[in-house]
Order: sequence, then structure tokens, then C-alpha cells
Amino acid sequence: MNNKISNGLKQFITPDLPYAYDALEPYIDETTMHIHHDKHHATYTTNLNKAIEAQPDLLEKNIEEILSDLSQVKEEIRPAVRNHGGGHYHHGFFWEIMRAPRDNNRPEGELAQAIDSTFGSFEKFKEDFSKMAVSVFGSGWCWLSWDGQKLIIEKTPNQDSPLSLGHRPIMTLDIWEHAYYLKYQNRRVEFVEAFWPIINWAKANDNYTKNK
Ligand code: MN3
Repeated sequence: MNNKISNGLKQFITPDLPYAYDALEPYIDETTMHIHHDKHHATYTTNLNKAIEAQPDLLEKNIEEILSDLSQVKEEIRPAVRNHGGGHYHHGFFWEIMRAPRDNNRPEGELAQAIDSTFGSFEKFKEDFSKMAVSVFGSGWCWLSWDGQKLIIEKTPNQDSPLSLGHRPIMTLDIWEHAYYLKYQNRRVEFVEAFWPIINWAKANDNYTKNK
């Protein structure tokens, strides 16, 4: 995900969804996707661009490079870049890790084997990931990540990124209430259950084979 030229100015842009707003129905509804992408995601991008006006040389880097080493960001804008840069990057990543629902949706390729050998089976992974996702306190993200040596399940608060921990994200679920409140209200367990038929395991496998 690179920053691009928009209106003659180099800045970060909110990528379009890689599918229609209703593509994830009935698991994630069209209205939630509109608000989540067009409002929440777009606002993170806008606020990231505002923050970076104080350090334009950061536009020479992509967002992954920035989040991987926040010490290169001036202290005065570091919290804004950590929060809004994280929000900008994580949402783009999240859209790509989903696709139209499939029956018996399961991990693919080398990642399928790695999940089996690391967690015992896909069923066990699903159980562990779901428990971690449900346990996020307040707002945050649940991740399948590569820690440099192995696959791990981890959670990050707010918009903190696995990249800032030296990890590479493979797959993720947004646990902020804005991701599910319109359809599921307080029923986070149902939202986490609804994620499994719409995971884009082909993309997750790409992330795995490129980063391991
Ligand atoms: Mn979100």
C-alpha cells in the first residue's frame, strides 16, 4: 500500500474496497461497510496526512516502513502517526483479508500446513483466535502474525500495529465496536463467529509466503 499523488500533492489515500459494499452480506452488512470504510477509514487517512505535514519526508516511505520504526517519526506527531497511521494501514489490510462468503472456508496453501503444525489443527486455531478476539478489552485488533520465527495469535490495543513489534501481519479482525455495532450491538461473540466464512485465505497465504 503506497502513498500516491492526489490533487497534485503526494499524500496517503484511502484505497477503495476490493469488492462491493454488500459483498460480505449477510455476515457484515452493507451499511456497516459504508460507514466503516467511507467514514472511519477515510478519517484515519485524513488525520495521518494532517499529522505528516509536520514531517513531509515521511511521504518518501510507505506506511509499513513508518509503522515498523516509529522512532523515525518526530515526537510531536508520533502519537498521531501511531494512531492514524495504524488506522489507515490496518483498515486497508483488513479489507483485503476478506472476500465474499464461501461454504467450508478454510486456510489454503502453505499457510494451511503451517496453521496445522503450529496450532494442531484449523479447528484449534479457530478456537484460540476466537477466544483472543472476544477477550480484547475495549477497542483493538486480533491478529494472526509471523513473529520472525513462527505463527502467533496476538491482540493489539487501539490502532497499535504488529509492525511496530517487529511482527508481520498475516490475517486480522477489527474488534472496534464500529466494526460490528450496527448489526451485532454488544454480541461480539456472534460477530467473531461471522468472520470465518468471509476470510480471504488466498490473500492470507500470500501474506504468509511473502513474509515468513
Ligand atoms: Mn475499524
